[in-house]
Amino acid sequence: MSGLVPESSDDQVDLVALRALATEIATRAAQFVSDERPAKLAFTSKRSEGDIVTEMDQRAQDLIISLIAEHRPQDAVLGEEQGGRFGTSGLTWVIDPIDGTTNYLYDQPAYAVSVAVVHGDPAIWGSWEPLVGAVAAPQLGSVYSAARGWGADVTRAGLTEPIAVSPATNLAIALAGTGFSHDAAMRSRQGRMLSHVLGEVRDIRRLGSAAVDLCLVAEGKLDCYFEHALNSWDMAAGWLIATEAGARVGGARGDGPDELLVWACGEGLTPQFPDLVRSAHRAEGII
Ligand code: LIP
Repeated sequence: MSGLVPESSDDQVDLVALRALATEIATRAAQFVSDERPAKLAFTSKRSEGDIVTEMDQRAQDLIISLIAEHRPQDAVLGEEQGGRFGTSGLTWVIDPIDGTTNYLYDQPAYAVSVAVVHGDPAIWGSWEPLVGAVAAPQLGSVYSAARGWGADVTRAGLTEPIAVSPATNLAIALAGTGFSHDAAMRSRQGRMLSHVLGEVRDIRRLGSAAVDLCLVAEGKLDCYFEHALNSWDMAAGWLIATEAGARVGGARGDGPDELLVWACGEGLTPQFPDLVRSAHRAEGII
């Protein structure tokens, strides 16, 4: 299979090389956030009191942007924190320097650097798709990566292995992941939506990083996952990694994730799981 896809009208991009670069950048940034974590971590709030940014989120994003500029100066960058760049190639790096910042603040292990390269406009849901993605979770010892059409894998202790979604078919014994908003009023609504789901599955896990959750679906350590209103940088890489591992990933409306909902599961849990989470959102008047 060719690793080349059209980049702009005349150029081509090598997906295999781009995946290797995204993986290298995510791995270096993950090492940096883990090794350089100060004992006294400075942080401030963003849109709400619970929505925090630490000094290391910004420093890691700056590092990622400088690495991208060194290797792919023609590409745009959209990141969770301050900074970002326009580009000329039609490709955008969508990055979350620390997904799971609350875990990072509390020194809990479920956080990750998430790096994806996408085609289209990542500010408009439905108009973009990830071409390559890498999620590096330093305290979990895992680096996940994928390229469109090339499968997904995980590297642990120097060993790289392909990953595949769980073969689960029975929703009643499926382990589901989810996450909650930083906004307190929305969290109450999510609690009500969760009550629709909780009685229909084996149990729920709330780990605190959408990027990690999607990778756990990709390797069958969660059977399914859903979350309301993610940002593109939380899920761009995880979306591709899960898809390339055989998952179905969708949203409130159709097959693609959207601004209202992201769900992911193996084929065997469709349409039961997406129907369930969509109906929970419908009951709360969200869709
Ligand atoms: C976080 C997500 C998590 C979600 C949080 C938050 P951040 O990203 O990955 O799953 O539940 O509300 O959005 O803010 O730590 O990068």
